[in-house]
Amino acid sequence: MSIAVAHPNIALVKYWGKRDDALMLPATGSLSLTLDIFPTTTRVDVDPTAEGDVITFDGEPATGPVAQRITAFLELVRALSGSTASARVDTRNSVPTGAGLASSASGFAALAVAAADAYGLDLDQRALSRLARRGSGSACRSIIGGTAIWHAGTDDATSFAEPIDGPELGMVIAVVDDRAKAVSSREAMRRTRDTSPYAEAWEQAAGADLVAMQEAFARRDIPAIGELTESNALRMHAAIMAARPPIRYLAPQSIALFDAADRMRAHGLQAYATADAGPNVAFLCAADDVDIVRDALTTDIPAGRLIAAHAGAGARLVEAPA
Ligand code: 2P0
Repeated sequence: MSIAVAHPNIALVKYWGKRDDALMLPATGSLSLTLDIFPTTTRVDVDPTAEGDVITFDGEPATGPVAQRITAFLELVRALSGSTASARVDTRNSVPTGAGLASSASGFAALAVAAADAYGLDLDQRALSRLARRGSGSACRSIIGGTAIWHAGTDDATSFAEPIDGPELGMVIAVVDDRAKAVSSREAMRRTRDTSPYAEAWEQAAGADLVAMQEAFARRDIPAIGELTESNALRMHAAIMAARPPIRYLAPQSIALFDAADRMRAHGLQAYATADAGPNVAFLCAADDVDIVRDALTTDIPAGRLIAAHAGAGARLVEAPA
């Protein structure tokens, strides 16, 4: 029995586009903060008597594409370990699945750690990050606690996340809508690459943003980190919106929340907005400012829809389910 816990991460420089769909190599590197909220807990038991993997997802038997994606991932682990035995997998998310709150990142990070242990693999953090990447690109960053940089790399061995030093950061998540998104990140990335006239410009801009972000991290310059974060998110959404058929992840309230970030800064509070493949908005700030930012946002969105978060731990084995 192997049980692992992992947390979602939110990118400050986004991953949006693949150079290799099979190996899950990203077009550009990215940089993120792993949070201390919404853990995924995954238990893996190798069961040589089972005919095929038996997968339970949030207490329900998993079928269809969800089960296929987990079995495909287990095939990678079996290939690495030389085992052909099936597994029982029980995974529980405390975050609404598919709502742009990074459940696939925590999900595949927890699965990578639990499955590697269950199949007897002894992998270091880099190897676990590479493995998690194969399940979902952003999962390679949830292997790492706190701030992580995912090096795009040029092949399987060179595409992994590792810790990056910087200031103590926090986030406030504003939940605009917790229903599953209409278009998955994977499909939307493909459509952006194949049809958006801005896809190439996005890749160039993201590469430059990553360089500038590393410099801002080295200076521990929170205003520079925040400005890059907000601008990088909007550039990603601009490229996504320009796809055909178009994809709009941001809702009117999401845009209003970007205005709220402007307003907080006009009042001297260093808070910066970002949004992933969904309408929810995350506000980046200094770790010490999280409570002030959350309180300032209650004029924009009910307090019950605001979640304060700090830097969280990387994916790890635990003795028993949380
Ligand atoms: C990110 N997102 O950097 C970006 C920003 C969403 C918006 O990584 O196809 O679920 O499994 O590699 O990792 C979401 O994409 O996609 C994502 P796959 P993933 O966090």
